[in-house]
Amino acid sequence: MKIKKFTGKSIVEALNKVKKEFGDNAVILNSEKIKTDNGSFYEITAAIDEEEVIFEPKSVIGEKKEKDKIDLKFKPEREFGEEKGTDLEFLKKEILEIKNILNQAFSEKITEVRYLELLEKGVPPFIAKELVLKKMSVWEFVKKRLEEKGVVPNSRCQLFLGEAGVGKTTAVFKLAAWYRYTRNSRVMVISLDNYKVGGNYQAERMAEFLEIDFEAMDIDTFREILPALKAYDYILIDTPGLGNKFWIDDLEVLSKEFTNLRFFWVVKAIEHYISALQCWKFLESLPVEGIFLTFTDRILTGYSLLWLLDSRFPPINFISTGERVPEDIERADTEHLKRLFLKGIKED
Ligand SMILES: Nc1nc2c(ncn2[C@@H]2O[C@H](COP(=O)(O)OP(=O)(O)OP(=O)(O)O)[C@@H](O)[C@H]2O)c(=O)[nH]1
Ligand SMILES: [Mg+2]
Repeated sequence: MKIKKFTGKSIVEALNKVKKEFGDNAVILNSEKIKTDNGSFYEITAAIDEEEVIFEPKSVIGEKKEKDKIDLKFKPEREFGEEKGTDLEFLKKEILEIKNILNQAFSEKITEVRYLELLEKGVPPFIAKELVLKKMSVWEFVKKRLEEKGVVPNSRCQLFLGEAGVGKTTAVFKLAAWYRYTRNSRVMVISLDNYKVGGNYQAERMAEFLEIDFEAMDIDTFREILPALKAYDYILIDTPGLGNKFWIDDLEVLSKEFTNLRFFWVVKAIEHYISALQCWKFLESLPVEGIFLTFTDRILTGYSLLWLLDSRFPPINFISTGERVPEDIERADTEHLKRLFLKGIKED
């Protein structure tokens, strides 16, 4: 694999350089606008398999290869005026053909530029590709995907997972208060986070303040006690950050033992999709029912969130809109989600 950076005053100029050197099979890894004291330029990082580098430059934007140039030439099948009377039809046919060739040439250019523009805005390649190939606007994409995702049921036993510091404990208490005060339900919060330095002091204070039952325990005690918690309408389980101390294998065993246990993935909205995807690799074997999206108050535009609408992921069911407990929480209905995903994106 050969990786190289290409620069240009415009994206098209940089992309032309990629194509000239690497050909059509180049993979675009990144593209960004670089600002310097002497002005700005575009930089594209591209990769190619070593053996594919030997090539004849082809279909560089705005420049056709020799074969294409010949194809593009106006080649009447017969001499004009040869058969009088059909000249008009003949001309019409030829003009139509030229129009098609031109359309093809231009659509290729527009398509590639749009793809790079989407990447620049923070849209991951797998979503940008779909938008370009299906010729879909971001608005259409968001509306369609939200309809397809549907809603998450309010399961009785919910276990919250995610990386360290994404807002799991805050989310669990906000949700506990939401069930307690908007649905008048009996709620218990259980913490499986026995590893925290300083213990569960903060969680205990929060539980006291919100008047919610709370217990911290290890996973074996949890196994024993869960079947006995019949008095509660909802049991919400907080966990430590995914990592060395908390193994997915334990959770898989747990999910098989308690088939009514549902998992929720706590995702920080400002997190880069690549680290979120790494986390998802660990979680996908579990019955993950929904996503609790935190830090939505820090989002500048919806572009960087579009990866969440990929069909691999479960629907979002709650949104955290700030630090305040319990008030900064919203049920993720379609209208809320539309506003979030389309934030700062003009209808096109
Ligand atoms: N701005 C903002 N801050 C949040 C939000 N949710 C949580 N926080 C803050 O993020 C910090 C971490 O929150 P926690 O709930 O402790 O995160 P955690 O995932 O339980 O962390 P660990 O248990 O250490 O893995 C706290 O300071 C919260 O107040 C949110 O939606 N917006
Ligand atoms: Mg926590």
